[in-house]
Amino acid sequence: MSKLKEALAKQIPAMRNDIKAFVKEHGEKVIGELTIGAAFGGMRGLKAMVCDTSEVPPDKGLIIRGIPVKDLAGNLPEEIFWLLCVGTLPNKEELADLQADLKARAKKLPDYVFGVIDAMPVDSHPMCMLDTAILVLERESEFRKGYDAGMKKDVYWEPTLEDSLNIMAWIPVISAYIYRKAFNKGARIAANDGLDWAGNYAHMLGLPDPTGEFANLMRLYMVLHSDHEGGNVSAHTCHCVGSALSDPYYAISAGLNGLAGPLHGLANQECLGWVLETIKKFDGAPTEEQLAKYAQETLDSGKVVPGYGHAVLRITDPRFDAFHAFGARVCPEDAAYQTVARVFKVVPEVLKQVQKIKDPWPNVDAASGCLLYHFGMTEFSYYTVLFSVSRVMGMASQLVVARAWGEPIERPKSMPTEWFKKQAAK
Ligand code: NMX
Ligand code: MLT
Repeated sequence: MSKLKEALAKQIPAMRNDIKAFVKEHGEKVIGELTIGAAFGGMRGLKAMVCDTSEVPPDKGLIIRGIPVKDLAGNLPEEIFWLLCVGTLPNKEELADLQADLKARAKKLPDYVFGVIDAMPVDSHPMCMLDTAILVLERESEFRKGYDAGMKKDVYWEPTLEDSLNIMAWIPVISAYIYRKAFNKGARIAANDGLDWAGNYAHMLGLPDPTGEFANLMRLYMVLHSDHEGGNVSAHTCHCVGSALSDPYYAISAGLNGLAGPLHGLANQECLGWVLETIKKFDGAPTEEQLAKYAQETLDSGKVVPGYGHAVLRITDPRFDAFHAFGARVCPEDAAYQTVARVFKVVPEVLKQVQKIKDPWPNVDAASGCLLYHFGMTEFSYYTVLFSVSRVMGMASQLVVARAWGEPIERPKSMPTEWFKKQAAK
């Protein structure tokens, strides 16, 4: 048994009993109220989901199992996956065991997945290629096999973990293949077993990396995007689909389809485009005045300024700060980085003038693109694939935890508009 499975097996019975007893005792207690505004406003602020892997206080940003994300910026993504699942960081042996497990699994990626990607038009969006690849691998699901064979509810989490680890091991290989295929970068690059999970992904992407800083960026990128509590579109979708006992391949590919939306993960592809447009328009790094004018024009044309605002956060996203600091260390002279830094000075002030915008501050997507661009990854449409490789850790760990405590099928109640109007009139 892997050390990760062992660690989970040790804590799951107690967690299950604790939640069961807690709900039995306090299930009828009222913990909030629902307004008509929330029902019509994307359920913002409604505390009606459980997520133990991470939380996002509006005034602090991402906290993973009690640790602020800024304190995890130097950790490896594999450590974060362990942390998300188990609740503590792994020791040296546990980390080595997980890394060896992922490497062994990566070798078992079925070849047919490459044939499926090859059969797609080469100009399909890379996110569509990735979602299709994860979905087609559903054939490998241990959860579905176990379910069909009549497995008992209390062991659902075991094949959920098995499927999750396979997806986590396979997704960098698939995603690197998509990059090289979609952008004509040449043949697939074989994995290097001497490297860690994110370092290996950087290696398989094949961008020149003489300083090793691109691999460092990938490590940081994977840590920062790993999870963002349970209510964001991708996590929520994955969770909802998983609650029907659809296996992790179905649930995670569904979540990734949500991540592909421009208001969610696709904002990272939009964001650098916006920054580079300003450089083009003003024939070089724009001044603060020019940026303010351009941001205002964007708003006036009815578009959003990508990379700014958030449904939960009310401060500068600490993930943005971590990328900003990486850029300041690695490429302070880079024009795109400098423009991003200048946008950060100017855009919040512009957005603050718009009363309806609740959060004028940058989110995670505002700074990642310029760093990728600096290292020669200039294909914007690929950026959300990077986000996806990382976010698999959050979605998968949330699925494992939900199956472990036996969360039921998600089924909130909807009502017609007329009903809400009658409530308002009461
Ligand atoms: N630029 C222009 N308008 C904005 C922005 C922005 N950056 N942020 C919010 N607004 C608008 C928003 O469109 C809405 O307008 P309307 O009522 O006309 O529909 C209004 O302000 C109120 O929105 P909020 O309550 O502040 O934000 P909400 O929770 O609805 O949406 C986002 C959150 C993230 C979807 C929104 O801020 C946005 O569209 N930002 C730009 C896209 C982006 O960066 N998304 C990435 C999020 C992070 N991620 O990676 O997933
Ligand atoms: C995320 O990382 O999922 C985004 O910041 C969106 C969110 O949390 O709503």
